[in-house]
Amino acid sequence: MKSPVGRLVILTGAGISAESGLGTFRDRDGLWTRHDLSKVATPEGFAEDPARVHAFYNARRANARAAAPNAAHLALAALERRWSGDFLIVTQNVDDLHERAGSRNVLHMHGVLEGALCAGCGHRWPASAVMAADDPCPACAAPRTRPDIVWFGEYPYQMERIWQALRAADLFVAIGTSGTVYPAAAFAQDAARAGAECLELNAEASAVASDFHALRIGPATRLVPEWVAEWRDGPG
Ligand code: BJW
Repeated sequence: MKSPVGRLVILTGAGISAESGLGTFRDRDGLWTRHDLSKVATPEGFAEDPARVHAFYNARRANARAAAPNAAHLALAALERRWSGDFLIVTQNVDDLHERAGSRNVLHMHGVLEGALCAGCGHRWPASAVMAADDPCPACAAPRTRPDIVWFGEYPYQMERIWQALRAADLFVAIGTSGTVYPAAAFAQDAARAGAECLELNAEASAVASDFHALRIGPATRLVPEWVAEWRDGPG
């Protein structure tokens, strides 16, 4: 049994929410097999056809609202409650299943489905169930509403905080991510260089599996609770 102390950074990707019924991107039946990513996940695609992009995210928001956290999200929240030390989840996911499972320290580096962003003035506000580009911004009234999502070519959120945490980490764990989208795909290399032990939990080896010290293959709802159970009960 290991003691739940030290500085832990966990990176999650679409695979952790797959068993909650939310689609991944690059698996055989993933979102990018049914949608052209250049049309729905780039600023250029949004400029060309904002209604198509809103339809894509409105549908995903509805799916996320109907989904529930699974055993993997719940196990991470339970581990955080008894962890003494720094505990940070960096998620590429735009759903809120970590928060609904009870996790407290969560950074959404690719944005959130539940957020709206004014492409004019940068004001942010909670998303309505169905958003449209001509919804007026509550701050400046411009009809330039977009989802608060980080698209290809845009700078992910909270990068300074994330790199700081990776540099300080004792342990870095990536769960359910293909390791094909940067900068997240480089986090294991960043953390390992700074001295962290790196573990990958995934349904199949990621594109950057060789950057990790260890790899466990299986579904997140089995692997994550098993890994969490290896940590002795802490004070909390
Ligand atoms: C299970 C499971 C189960 C299934 N249990 N596991 C050329 C070279 C290098 C980089 C670039 C390049 N050209 C352009 C770039 C940069 C670009 C990039 O990386 N492109 C690549 C395609 C090459 N990146 C960007 O543009 C980013 N910004 C940027 O780089 O800014 C400049 C910068 C530079 C340096 C430092 C800092 C900044 C922005 C990226 C934005 C990504 N946006 C998306 C869509 C928006 C969000 C949304 O709509 O949800 O984010 S793309 C999509 O991919 C989404 C995801 O968050 C992201 C990662 O996907 P993820 O989570 O890994 O999902 P999958 O489907 O790929 O994998 C699922 C995994 O789960 C698989 O491994 C399965 O096996 C596993 N799995 N079931 C456990 N039950």
